[in-house]
Amino acid sequence: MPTTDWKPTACILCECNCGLEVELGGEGGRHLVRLRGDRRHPASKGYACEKAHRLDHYQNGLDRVTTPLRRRPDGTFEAIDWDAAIREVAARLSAVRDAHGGDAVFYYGGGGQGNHLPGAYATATRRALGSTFRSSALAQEKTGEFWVAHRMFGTAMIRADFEHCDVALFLGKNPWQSHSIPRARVTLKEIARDPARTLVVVDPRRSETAAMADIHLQLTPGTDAYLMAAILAILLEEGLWDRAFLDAHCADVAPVEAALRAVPVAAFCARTGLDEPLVRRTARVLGKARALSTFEDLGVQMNRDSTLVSYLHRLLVAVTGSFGREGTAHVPTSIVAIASGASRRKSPVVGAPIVAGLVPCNVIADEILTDHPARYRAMIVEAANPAHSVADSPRFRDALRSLDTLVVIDVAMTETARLAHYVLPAATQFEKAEATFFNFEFPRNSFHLRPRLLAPPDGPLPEAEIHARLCLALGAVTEEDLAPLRAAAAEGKAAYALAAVERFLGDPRLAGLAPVLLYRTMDLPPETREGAVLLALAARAAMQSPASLARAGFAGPPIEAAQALFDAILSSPAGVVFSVDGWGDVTGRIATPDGRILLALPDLLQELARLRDAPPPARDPAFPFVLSAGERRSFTANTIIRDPAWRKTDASGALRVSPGDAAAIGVATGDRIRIFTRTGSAVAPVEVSDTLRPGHVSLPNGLGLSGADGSEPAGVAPNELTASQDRDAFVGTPWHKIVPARLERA
Ligand SMILES: Nc1nc2c(c(=O)[nH]1)N[C@H]1C(S)=C(S)[C@@H](COP(=O)(O)OP(=O)(O)OC[C@H]3O[C@@H](n4cnc5c(=O)[nH]c(N)nc54)[C@H](O)[C@@H]3O)O[C@H]1N2
Ligand SMILES: Nc1nc2c(c(=O)[nH]1)N[C@H]1C(S)=C(S)[C@@H](COP(=O)(O)OP(=O)(O)OC[C@H]3O[C@@H](n4cnc5c(=O)[nH]c(N)nc54)[C@H](O)[C@@H]3O)O[C@H]1N2
Ligand code: SF4
Ligand SMILES: [Mo]
Repeated sequence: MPTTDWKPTACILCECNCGLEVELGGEGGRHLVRLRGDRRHPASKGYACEKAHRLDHYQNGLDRVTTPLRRRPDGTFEAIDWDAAIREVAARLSAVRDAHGGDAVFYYGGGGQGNHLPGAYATATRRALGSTFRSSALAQEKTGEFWVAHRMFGTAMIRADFEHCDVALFLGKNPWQSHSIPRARVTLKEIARDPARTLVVVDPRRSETAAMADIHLQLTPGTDAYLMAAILAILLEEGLWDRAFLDAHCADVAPVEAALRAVPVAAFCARTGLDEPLVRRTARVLGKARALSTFEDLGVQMNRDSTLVSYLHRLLVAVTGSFGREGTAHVPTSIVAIASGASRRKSPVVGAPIVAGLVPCNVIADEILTDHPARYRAMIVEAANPAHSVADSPRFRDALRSLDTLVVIDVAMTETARLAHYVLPAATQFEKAEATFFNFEFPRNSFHLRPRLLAPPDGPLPEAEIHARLCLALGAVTEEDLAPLRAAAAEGKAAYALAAVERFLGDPRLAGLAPVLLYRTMDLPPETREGAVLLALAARAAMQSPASLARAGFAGPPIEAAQALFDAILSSPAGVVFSVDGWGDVTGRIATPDGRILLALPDLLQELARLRDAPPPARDPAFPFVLSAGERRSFTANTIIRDPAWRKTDASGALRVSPGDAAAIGVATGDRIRIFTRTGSAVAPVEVSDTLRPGHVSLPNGLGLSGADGSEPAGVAPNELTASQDRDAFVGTPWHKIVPARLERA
């Protein structure tokens, strides 16, 4: 097979965005018929998991929206043309703004696992509307971690170098299925196979990763804070804190020492259900590691005490000095910082903390279902499906229904789109140039703008085009704004870049609209046209990280470095290394005022003390089981692929139940079981699995999608069973992994 038949692109099903090569074929040449990992991709290097091979189920998926839709009073939809759609959406959103202010227009989403350019272009539309409140899925997973890291390290994004560690710790994370680190299965196998390296997994379930581990701490669900505090206390007691690192790089150590000396190790171990000797042995492995890499994810972030666990986890990194050396934690150079930690504002109705600019997902319905004058009255949802993915779906749907205007920009007629006043159809991620900002590698970090593989069919448009049209219709961008840039474009790239920089630096209004101005005036071929906004992002990176870019070959004054990087991005269809750093640079990225990691966070130390004195949370006898609502499995990918036929296994999303519980309830694999929670009930097939502890059951994530034609959903939509009040006290992240439940044979 000649290599010219293979076109470079990327998988869009998880944050790794592995580079792929694709062969197109089938009807009209519009099917992704063969896929394979792309060896040229700087991060994935040819790796791809089983899901990538099924991507045609996305490109040619169910429920595709092919024309703008307007809802009729009876709830059905009528097709309208783009001019009417843009005109009416602009009119309705600006009417809300004029009557109630831009803050009444809420923005949700901006991208999923593979597509972050929509969110970049949407900043222009939001600016045009004066809309400042927004959220996304990150506000139901990572905001606690960001908040803590920002306060301690002065920077929110901290990742780790699992490829070179000798001890790996996964806390509530199953990378065998969920990945999140490049070439996850290769790296896991290497660690597991090497007798000199140790894999430690903390998970109440014997996940695929836990099954490979040297040490699996199969704790009682929701007790990670006790475990982490006990480990820190043992390390202190046994003299395993890295004093040299603490002296050189940390501040305010004493209050943390005092708090940890007060931790009753035996009692805390007992809370976790783990033997104290096993916890002690694990602590020693972590404390004596040459290079420790750690990763916390949803098992703890969607659980009780999540922000406290994030804090204890960051303390573990600091006290073991697992930062700034090969095989430990680092701060990647970013093109776009998706993480920020500061909590400067509160949400207008509930007064919830806004971390990383995001309103906690769990309070959005409360911010709408109220007569409070500052409530959100209109919403733009783009590349997200919150009617399915946010806690308490029935109430979230009520909130969406009560809006004055809901505009959904999506490729498919999703659960959210069905509630919209207007649905604006987007080109798929293979019908436009796309990229993500999930770029976290170190010391060499890469960026991948995938050129489009196919032109969109008649109807759907790339989001860049949708936002450009909206900004023009809103009157925020005028022909007079575009003309000087168009003239500069005619003179060549250098003149264009200079004109753009001058105009944006000189006029904050234009700077806010930059994505759309660049997109409308830059002369790019159709394959990469939506990449225009990256010139602005490259310019920001060139100003923020000149040395890192220079080492990757993008040197010179910022404008030249930015232009060189931008050109390289456009001409590297398999991805490009944009920054090269040294491990010696990492501690210099601690961005607290004194350049030291701030160890003592008084509110969280107080929370630790409260944990010591508080009785265990009361169990409601009416709901004796703990339901983990939303596990990552072999064929799950949030709601990116809607056709259940894409799953080679577990198509209807079984509830996993331990053998003892199954016997007690009287069910076997394949039987049906009814799950009751405080908010709802659902029926699922059973999979009896000895990977679960008694009392713990789990449902997969992303199932329960019903066809737009009214067809029966396959599997259970997890958030029909969750409650929005069940959330973290600090940042409002949900407790999806610890839902009280009752089970009955169906
Ligand atoms: N296949 C697949 N991969 C994906 C995705 C997908 O949908 N499908 N989604 C992507 C996204 S958006 C994300 S955020 C990541 C998430 O990736 P992960 O966080 O790894 O995914 P989960 O399976 O939700 O949860 C991880 C583990 O937490 C465990 N857990 C449950 N309760 C507890 C507890 O009380 N304590 C501890 N320590 N662990 C607990 C579960 O048993 C599970 O094994 O995955 C990404 N990758
Ligand atoms: N109970 C429970 N709830 C959870 C979780 C859980 O574990 N348990 N996990 C949470 C997590 S970690 C996450 S990340 C969220 C994910 O939930 P969401 O953030 O809502 O995102 P997705 O389900 O990935 O939906 C992506 C949407 O983008 C659309 N789309 C795909 N391509 C394009 C495109 O090119 N343009 C546009 N405009 N749209 C496109 C898809 O059709 C889909 O509607 O779910 C969260 N919800
Ligand atoms: S699902 Fe994730 S790990 Fe698997 S091929 Fe796609 S991007 Fe790579
Ligand atoms: Mo996620």
